[in-house]
Amino acid sequence: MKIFIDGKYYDERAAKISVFDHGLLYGDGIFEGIRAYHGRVFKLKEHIDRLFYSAKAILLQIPMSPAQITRAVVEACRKNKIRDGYIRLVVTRGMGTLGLNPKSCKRPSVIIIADKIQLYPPGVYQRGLDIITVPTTRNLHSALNPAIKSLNYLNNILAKIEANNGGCEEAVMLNAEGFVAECTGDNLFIVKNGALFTPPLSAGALYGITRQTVIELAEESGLKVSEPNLTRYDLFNADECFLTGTGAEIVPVVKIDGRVIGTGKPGRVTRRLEDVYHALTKVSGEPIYK
Ligand code: PXG
Repeated sequence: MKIFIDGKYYDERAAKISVFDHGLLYGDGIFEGIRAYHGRVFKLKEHIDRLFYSAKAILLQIPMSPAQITRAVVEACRKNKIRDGYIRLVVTRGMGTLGLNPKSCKRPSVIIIADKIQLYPPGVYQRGLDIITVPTTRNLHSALNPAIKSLNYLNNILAKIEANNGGCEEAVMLNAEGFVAECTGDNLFIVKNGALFTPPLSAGALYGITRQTVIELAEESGLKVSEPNLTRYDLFNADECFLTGTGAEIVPVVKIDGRVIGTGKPGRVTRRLEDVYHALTKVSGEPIYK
């Protein structure tokens, strides 16, 4: 595997970042997780736009233009002969001193890792997930806005550990007001009476690119989609529930906090959306091999 760091490619074992990088010392940096399907990078523009929005929010000057990053991501895929894979794009604050002041960091680092994707086991998609609400609430947007895809994922990691301790793969995270925000690495949707609902971004969700794609596909297929505040009660009484994310795609949820959702099997609307989503991944994206 060849890994891109600041314009050069390194073998896996030689790809190293300084222990003085504030990405490591303070989680000071941002990232994107991107998929490639059938020799195309899916939703690349959307991911690069979001990377630059995250950078803006944390006052990080990315030392490459969006066009240069686009080319570098495609090139990293080509160098690694990726047709179907997962790309991790990371920008750290860069090397500095031990103090947390980012003024000591002279140049942010750009890292691109193009690798194979690790998916949930197929059984999860067949049967659906059993998830729980956890005590760790989503970060306040006034403290660290969940829209920023920062390298500091402790909020989500703590929730993930709590889900694992409860015997589950994924956690529902509520915000400080008790409304549903999202899961640790996925957005959440419910289906009720034939319409689709997902928490508003202001509830503390990431502006998920899969979330946006699913909203567009649902609307195109005639489903009504809205973004009201949702409570756990709304989830328990949904007809269907599913999660969306670049890695997970669309994952059915069949149980939440011990309550069976709908029939207890992945629902019809969820299945239809999975089909149209997969169909889109087959035909769209930035070509890797021209
Ligand atoms: N919410 C959060 C908090 C995320 O980190 C999503 C939603 C889904 O967004 P996209 O744009 O991918 O539809 C994410 C992104 C993992 C992992 O290993 C998952 C993400 C990021 C990093 C790692 O599960 N998901």
